[in-house]
Amino acid sequence: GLDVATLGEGLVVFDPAHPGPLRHVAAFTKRVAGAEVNVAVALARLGHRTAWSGRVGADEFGAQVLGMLRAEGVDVSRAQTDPDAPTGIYFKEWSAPRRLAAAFYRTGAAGGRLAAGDLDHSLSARVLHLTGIPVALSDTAADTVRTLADAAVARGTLLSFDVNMRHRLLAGRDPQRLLGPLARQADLLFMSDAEAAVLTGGDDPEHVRRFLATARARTAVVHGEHGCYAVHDGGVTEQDAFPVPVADPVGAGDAFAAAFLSGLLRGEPVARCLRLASAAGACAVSVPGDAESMPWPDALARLADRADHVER
Ligand code: KDG
Repeated sequence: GLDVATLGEGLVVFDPAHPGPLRHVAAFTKRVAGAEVNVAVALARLGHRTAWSGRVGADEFGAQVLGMLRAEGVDVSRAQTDPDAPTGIYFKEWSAPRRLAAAFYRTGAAGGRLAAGDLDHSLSARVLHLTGIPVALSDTAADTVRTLADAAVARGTLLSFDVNMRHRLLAGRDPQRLLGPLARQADLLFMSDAEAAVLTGGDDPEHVRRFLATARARTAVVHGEHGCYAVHDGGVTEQDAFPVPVADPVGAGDAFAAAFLSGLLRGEPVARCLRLASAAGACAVSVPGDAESMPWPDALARLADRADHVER
């Protein structure tokens, strides 16, 4: 059986060869993206049987997304190739100093055309990992996510939910109304400190604890630039961030969630899961790319266990 099943939008991202306005950039590196794709790649690299489902277009970019997932050992047997819509893409734009912008071309793309039945095998997995992105993408994608979440809860599959609030996709819709119910339904909740502020009214453990009192989850994990914490059975566990040079911040939250889930699947205590998650986030930001930057176990160990990092 599967350890983790997830579903979402797979994308291709174009990363400029140098900083500056995109009109002056001629060369890009083309890579694979999409929050749930990133999580699936990370979990597979960490040794878990993982499935990703979703829709890509019948085009070269869709082939790139599915090809990478297959090469990483992710089960894509239930992913769909949609003949009627293209694969979504996005462009990064780096401007000095320290500003990264993302321009998405995903309106009407295959990723948002998820429909019921697109992840029917998800429920035999130990964990179903969902995020807020498909909920904001389209009504059919949101319905699919809600149906799967309900079925997971009914069946006793552990439901993991990463809030992943994308304000541009939400386009003025109330994030509390759209994402709150799923956050309350999950067994395990991931959010950034900014998302915690929106969802729980504050980014501190006390607000999160009060939110959990109205939710099913026993555990909520909150990550920020300087560290993270888990509220678990009412107690709070903290973990400092591992300081690393940042090459590309995108994907940190996905590596974080995947490594936390990996620890949980191996029966590690929450403090250890948090340490692994924090190390994974640090690994992801120190390498360019979204899915490509997800860490392998040796990289996690170098940070989390201070394993010798000098090759001789
Ligand atoms: O979490 C990383 C994602 O944000 C990125 O890969 C692109 O899926 C994406 C999104 O919708 O922002």
